[in-house]
Amino acid sequence: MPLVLRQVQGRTGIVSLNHAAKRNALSRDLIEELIGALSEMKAASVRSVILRAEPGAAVWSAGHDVTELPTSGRDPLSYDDPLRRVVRSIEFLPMPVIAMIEGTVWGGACELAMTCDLAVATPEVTFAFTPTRLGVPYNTAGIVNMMKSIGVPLLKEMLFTARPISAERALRLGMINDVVPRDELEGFTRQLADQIAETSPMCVTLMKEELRILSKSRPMSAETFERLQGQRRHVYDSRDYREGIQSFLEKRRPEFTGE
Ligand code: YXS
Repeated sequence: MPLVLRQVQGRTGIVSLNHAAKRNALSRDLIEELIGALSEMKAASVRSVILRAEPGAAVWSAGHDVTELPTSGRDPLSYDDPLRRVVRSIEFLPMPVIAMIEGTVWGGACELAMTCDLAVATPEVTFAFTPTRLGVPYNTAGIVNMMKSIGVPLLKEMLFTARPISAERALRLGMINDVVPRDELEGFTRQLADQIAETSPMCVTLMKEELRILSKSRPMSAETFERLQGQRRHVYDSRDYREGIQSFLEKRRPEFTGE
């Protein structure tokens, strides 16, 4: 059974996460299929791509597959890891990707949704960005990526509490584009895609790339970058990091000690 479904409808690509049994957890296999589907949409020269879960999903995506997070002193989110690769696939896709969201969004799936160029959600949607719940030292590029859509006060609240925020609050704070009732979500999103299809694709591609570059430009010295990487290593080498993952796998609350 494919973990990702894809189809082209007119000038719009539809890419669907299709692993409900694992709540569309972003496993290596699912991400490889997702990257493949996105490149197929590029080859088909669609004007936009809608990224969705299965219709009626209770969970859009449960985030990184926790069983694939390393516990042996390796960076869990280094440059070539699957989550980082699919984020770049979306960022460098020449056409806009619209996240059509129903169900809850967790962890790295929040970054997946925020990396999309537009996001439309139902009122029931919540976003829980959860590195601190698992003790994961989120990577610096990922934090910069989240800052593109989320103001620092809200991003700090999401990170420091790991608590879900509502679609209504996400809309009010400019994190997503629209909130529409579940029975209108598909029609609304298709209409948005059709509107994009009416504009100049060359201009859209150019401006998507301009905005990618300009929204990520953050001055940081090499020494500062290396200091952050050293601090991240201190975290992923820690007892707390292993405890976070173990507690998830054992379905219990983590006991963090700061060691
Ligand atoms: O027991 P089986 O084999 O049926 O599998 C269960 C879950 O283990 C599995 N599953 C996952 N497997 C790996 N990684 C995951 N993130 C994950 N989430 C779920 O899917 C099967 C059904 O899960 P279950 O029974 O819990 O479903 P539910 O409907 O009762 O609850 C749905 C959720 C999403 C509320 C629940 O599954 C959940 O809380 N999942 C974890 C959400 C989360 O904490 N995600 C963050 C992952 S770490 C991450 O994304 C980044 C590294 S970071 O931490 O930095 O943000």
